[in-house]
Amino acid sequence: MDIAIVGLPRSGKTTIFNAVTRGAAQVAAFSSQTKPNIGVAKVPDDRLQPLVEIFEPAKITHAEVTYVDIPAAPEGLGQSKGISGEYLNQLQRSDALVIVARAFDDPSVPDEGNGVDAVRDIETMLYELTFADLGIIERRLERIRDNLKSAKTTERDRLTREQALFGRLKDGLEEGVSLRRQSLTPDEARQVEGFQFLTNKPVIVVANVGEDDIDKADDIEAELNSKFGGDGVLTAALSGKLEMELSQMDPEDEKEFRESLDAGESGLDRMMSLSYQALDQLTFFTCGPTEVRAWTVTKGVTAPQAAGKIHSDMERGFIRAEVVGYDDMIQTGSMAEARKQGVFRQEGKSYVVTEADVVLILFNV
Ligand SMILES: Nc1nc2c(ncn2[C@@H]2O[C@H](COP(=O)(O)OP(=O)(O)OP(=O)(O)O)[C@@H](O)[C@H]2O)c(=O)[nH]1
Ligand SMILES: [Mg+2]
Repeated sequence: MDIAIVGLPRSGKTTIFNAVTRGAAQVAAFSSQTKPNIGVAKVPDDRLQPLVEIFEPAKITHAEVTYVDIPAAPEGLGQSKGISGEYLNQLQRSDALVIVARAFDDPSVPDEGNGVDAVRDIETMLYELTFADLGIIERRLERIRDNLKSAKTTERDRLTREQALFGRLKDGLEEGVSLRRQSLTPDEARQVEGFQFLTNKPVIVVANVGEDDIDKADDIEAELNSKFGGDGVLTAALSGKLEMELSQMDPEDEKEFRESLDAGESGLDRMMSLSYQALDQLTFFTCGPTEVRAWTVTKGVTAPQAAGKIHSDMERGFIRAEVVGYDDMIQTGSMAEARKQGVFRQEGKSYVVTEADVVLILFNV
């Protein structure tokens, strides 16, 4: 899973990036970032430890999410305030977008000159995403018009249909309707998939509230949710600075501080569960003496597709999967016992993997 973090200058993108990746990229009161920061976050998962006790593996591997912290567009350049064309490709490649909006007051960090207003800034960023998509669509329509001039009859039909589709998407976007909210037939969805439109991606809107305002976080989150939530948009409110500081403590201290501050679930946990939700992901486990490992796949994938996540040979040469449900695995305490108690299942090619399955893939290449 690749998730890009975007937002206006000094909204706290890098601070939140550091919090979720436990990183130490430079944060600054005056915009200075010129390159994206890339970091990998291990997905915290309480279900791993009980499996580790059963299998006593040499190695434990968490699922991972890659976060890319995209610098804001240089100020005063061009029309765009939030998204620099330079990073459009990077955004297109991501599976989901996090929009960070400043909701903290801090005189030492200059704002854009018209005060702190998270809702306004989120609207600006959503508009930027729309604007980027319109650019892609307009270029495509131009191309279609050119091609139509010399197209053969068969080709002409296809191009005309595509022209109609893109024209419709453009009209929708111009009325402020994201591609997420435009109803596409499965066939149309396939046609636009390759363009990796930004307004077609799930979005997590994050208000970066001040460390003295964490008691207001729930209200802010509720407000954002009623304004922006639904249809692939999730919302959160957290204090980036506090989360970053907590993430740099050792785990025991972090836990203690978090409890004393009543800071609730960690920013990392919260972002992770939102990322999973946004991308409709589930986790399955592979377990053995060498490794206990968590894997992430899209909900609804079959056993061979899940196997392909581990290795393409496993998908190609898939024979069957041996599956034990997570609760059964913990209850029986060993594969042998799971077999004995009849909760060990042999599953074929059409088996749809479910949350927390413990899976062994048998394959032949
Ligand atoms: N008080 C307070 N300051 C914050 C918070 N989050 C970020 N800051 C400060 O705001 C400034 C900008 O933070 P960054 O994380 O660098 O923001 P950014 O969005 O990455 O900025 P650019 O990459 O320059 O666009 C830094 O001085 C941070 O310490 C917060 O929750 N509270
Ligand atoms: Mg930054």
